[in-house]
Order: sequence, then structure tokens, then C-alpha cells
Amino acid sequence: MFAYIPYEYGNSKAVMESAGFLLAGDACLKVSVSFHENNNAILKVYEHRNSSYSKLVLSLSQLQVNWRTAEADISGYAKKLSFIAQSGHRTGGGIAIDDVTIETSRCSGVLKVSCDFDGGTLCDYTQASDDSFDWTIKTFSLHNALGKSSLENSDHFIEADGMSRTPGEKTRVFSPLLNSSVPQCLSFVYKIDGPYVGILSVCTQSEFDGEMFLNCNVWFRSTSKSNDWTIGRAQIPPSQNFRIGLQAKRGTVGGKISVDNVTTKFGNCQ
Ligand SMILES: [Ca+2]
Ligand SMILES: [Ca+2]
Repeated sequence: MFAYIPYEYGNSKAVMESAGFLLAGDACLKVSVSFHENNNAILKVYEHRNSSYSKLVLSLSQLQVNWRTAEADISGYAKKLSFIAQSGHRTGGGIAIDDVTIETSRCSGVLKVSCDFDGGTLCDYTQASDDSFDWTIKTFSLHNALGKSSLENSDHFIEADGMSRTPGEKTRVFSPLLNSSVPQCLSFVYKIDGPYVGILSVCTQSEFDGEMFLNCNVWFRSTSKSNDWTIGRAQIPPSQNFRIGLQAKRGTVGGKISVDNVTTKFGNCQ
């Protein structure tokens, strides 16, 4: 299904309503979404509980051509969903959706961990503010993507540039809150420009008794194979109300640490 935004339809919307349904309890909506050539378009999903009460459950606005599965918690009182494609003030392009499912358990949040950064977005990751610099989204040049099949269609990645930083300075991005009763394997590709440039770590951050605990020993490396793109896999233990973080720490030499194609799956890393 594709909501196309024609030339004359700025600031307008297309609404699609589901059939009515009854849920036995809280549920999880999953929908595949792809944005085409319009960085003002927004997809919103509302749950309707009765004729006078509806609630926004999902809002996506990132320009991302690659299909991505989004998920949203739905209350057990929901009886209908509506999908609203808003054009914003720019015209042209549109929003495509596919594979709409409702699963009868709360969302795990795990889907929000996967991000390929393509289209220049951090997906659902956010920059930490208690660190000393930020990851930046960079565009691939054809040259550095060549010969790396896992990066063939990649147009963006994230980079921690330590050139103008001092040793020990750190930058982190964090996933949204996750709940997982089973282990998961986080996989990604990474590149560390040379020895002593720094350390890339996978962290978990959780709240306990009102205090935040950060553990960046989940996985860490100070080199990548031939200083080039290398596959990394980090085993994430089951936990409640936690975030996954990617941290780069500047070493004694200025250089860049890069990450792309972050995905996750349930189970142990092979
Ligand atoms: Ca930061
Ligand atoms: Ca990418």
C-alpha cells in the first residue's frame, strides 16, 4: 500500500482505517514502512477505543527509503486502528506500508535496535548528553563501500571522529527502552582507523533503585581487521527496562571509529 503525495496536495493527509477487532489484552502492532522522496511526510497510527477516544501509538517521520519494521504497543481496549499519511508542506514522494500484524503480547522494543542509518537517520537511537561529543552521520563514498558486500546498498553510517578530541573523551548513542526475557545477539559492522585510535564498546544501561548503571564491557574492541569494516557480534543478556548503547572512546591517536548495519535477533550469537 502506497500513499502517494501528488504535486497539488501539500498539507493534506490520507487515512486508512482497519476493520474492527477485539483484543484479550495488550498487544503489539508491527508494520513495515518505507518513505520515498519526502522528508516532511509523517506516518501516524492511532488506536480507537470508542467513538470519542483515540490515542496516537506510532509516529514516524524519518526519510528512509529502505523498508523498516516499526512496532507500537496497542492497549487491550483498542477496537480499531487508523493509519494516517500526512504530506507536510512538501509535495511529491510518499509513504509505503506493508505486512501489518497485531501480536497478542506487548512489544519487545527489540525492533527499535536495528538501524542501517540509511537516509541519514539515527532511527530510534538518541545521542547521550552526559558524554563529551556526538556520533555523526556520514555519507558513504563509493570508494569505501566497494568490495564490502554487507555494505553494498549502504548510503550512510555513523562515525565518532576523535581527531579534534583529547584521549579518553567518549561519545554514546542509546536505543529506546527495551524489555527482553531472552538473550539477543546484536550484530553490526565497524571500522577503527588504526591502532590506538580508540575503543568501540557495546554498553547496556539500566535503572535500578532510581540510579542509572552503565556497563560498557558487554563487547569492546580497539582494532578492526586490516583497519577496515569488520563484523562485530555482542551477546546481550535478557533484562528489563534497559537501553543498548554504542560508545566510542578516543585513544592516544586521533582517528575515526565507524559503525553501520546494526541488527539484532533473539538467541545466542553464533
Ligand atoms: Ca553526545
Ligand atoms: Ca548504512
